[in-house]
Amino acid sequence: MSNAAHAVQPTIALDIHPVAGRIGAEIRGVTLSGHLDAATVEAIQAALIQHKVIFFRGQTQLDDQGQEAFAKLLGSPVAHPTVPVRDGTEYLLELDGAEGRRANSWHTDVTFVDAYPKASILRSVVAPAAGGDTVWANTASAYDDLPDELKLLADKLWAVHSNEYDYASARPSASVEQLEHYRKVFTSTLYETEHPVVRVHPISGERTLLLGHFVKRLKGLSQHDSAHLFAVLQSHVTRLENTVRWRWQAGDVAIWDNRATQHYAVDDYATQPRIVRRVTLAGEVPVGIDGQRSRTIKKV
Ligand SMILES: O=C(O)CCC(=O)C(=O)O
Ligand SMILES: [Fe+2]
Repeated sequence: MSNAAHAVQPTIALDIHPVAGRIGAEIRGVTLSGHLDAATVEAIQAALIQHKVIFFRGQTQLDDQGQEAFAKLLGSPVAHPTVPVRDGTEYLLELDGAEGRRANSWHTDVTFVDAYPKASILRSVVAPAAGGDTVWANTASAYDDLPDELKLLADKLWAVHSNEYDYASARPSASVEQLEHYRKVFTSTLYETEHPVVRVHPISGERTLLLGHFVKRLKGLSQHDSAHLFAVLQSHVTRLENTVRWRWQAGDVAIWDNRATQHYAVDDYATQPRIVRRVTLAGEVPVGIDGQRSRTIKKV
């Protein structure tokens, strides 16, 4: 990337194969573990900033502890603020399709807090024979592609993000009981956070659109105007040209830059089993293009 403000130049070259034109790359020849050498870790970090989501096939050597140990090489893992971690782990969040944990709604992880995670590391434990792909969108190319008129508008906007959002529309296939249970757990603490709609990436310097399903409203606008304007900007994020889609096999690991992407887990696998486990890494408080920082305005 041309405007890599704080990017580190890696000293070794990984075997990198871009998957889509604007986002996503598979890295071959690396066996992930808590014992990777520093040069490889640095090269993985650089690839993550450049490609925004990176994929490693066949990492069947990783168990929960191995995934957590590897995560610690990339940053400081943090547990989800409201959902309990998986038994026997420090930070792991399990998403089991059979329990209705199907994230088929566009989002960036945990944006209802100010310093939301900088990255997520997701491991496929059980993959459907067909279906259950995950799609990521590049929120930097989305901003870049906006016509100047919409850039000017987005540049000035702030959004209120909350974990009290529209669960039913975000999880159309979940049962009433599953929705109720999930809502209770997920909103055991209620957060509201104001973020700039345009966030400057702290490493690459790129401008990114910070939206997704935790957005409750745009600041200063009515619910009606918020919904329309949100839809206009969000539709630029999810244009197919900005996306990459991954066909999972058990043992695959995907790592995304949560500061420059949104993602969506496609719910087309009916009753086939699907289990993924995630570790997120602590992030920094976002900064808008005028230097203003995000702020959590409610935590009850
Ligand atoms: O199930 C997936 O593929 C992704 C789920 C998700 O949104 C996440 O792990 O953050
Ligand atoms: Fe997610």
